[in-house]
Amino acid sequence: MTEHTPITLHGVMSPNVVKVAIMLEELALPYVLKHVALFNGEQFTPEFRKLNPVGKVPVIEDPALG
Ligand SMILES: N[C@@H](CCC(=O)N[C@@H](CS)C(=O)NCC(=O)O)C(=O)O
Repeated sequence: MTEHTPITLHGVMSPNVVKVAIMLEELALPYVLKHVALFNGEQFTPEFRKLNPVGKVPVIEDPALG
């Protein structure tokens, strides 16, 4: 089996993010959770807006997709 870099799930412990984590668990896809400090406005930083211009979580980064 080929080893893949895990998916990164950017988010917090909110229902919108947890439902994506449940999907990843159900699909048995390896992932790491990266906390986004919403109350500090991290979702509006230029770095985060490169991931999601809307400035919201959840965001999935899948290295397999480039
Ligand atoms: N329908 C959207 C909703 C995303 C959403 O509202 N995310 C909230 C957290 S659950 C968020 O990022 N809030 C930060 C903000 O709006 O600044 C989705 O599920 O993708």
